[in-house]
Amino acid sequence: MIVRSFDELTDTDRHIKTPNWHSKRIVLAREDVGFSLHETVLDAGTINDFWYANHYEAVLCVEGEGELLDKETGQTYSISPGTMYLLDKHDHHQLRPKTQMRMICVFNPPVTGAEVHDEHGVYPLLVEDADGNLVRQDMPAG
Ligand code: 9YT
Repeated sequence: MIVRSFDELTDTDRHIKTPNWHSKRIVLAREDVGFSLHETVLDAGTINDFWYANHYEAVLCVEGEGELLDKETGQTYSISPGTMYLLDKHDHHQLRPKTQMRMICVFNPPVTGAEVHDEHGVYPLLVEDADGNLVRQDMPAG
């Protein structure tokens, strides 16, 4: 069993910071359970274009309010605590927090911690080989 808190991840290698949002990955691929679990805090007034071409993601809002644009359909949704969105089709989307938003996110396959968003806003699919080396398995987006 593993027990840990988001507080103890502050400023560790599990805490990723970008200009618009920061994220703590409390479960990663290294735990070897088939998913990763993150807490992402997004700043008010930011515009965030995301696309997880190689991952499924569920996002549960636990604090704050904002708008979610499904760029595949043009539909906009209001997101507030208790609302979840599931990117079951690797959907291109845009999240626009009106206030600071705190989101709990689950990724399948799990994020390893080494991914950075590429120029398309995509995380590459990284898997660990038998020697623990990270290997890129997806086709780069183009
Ligand atoms: C809101 C959202 O999509 N968060 C994704 C997780 C975050 N980008 C991360 O931990 O890398």
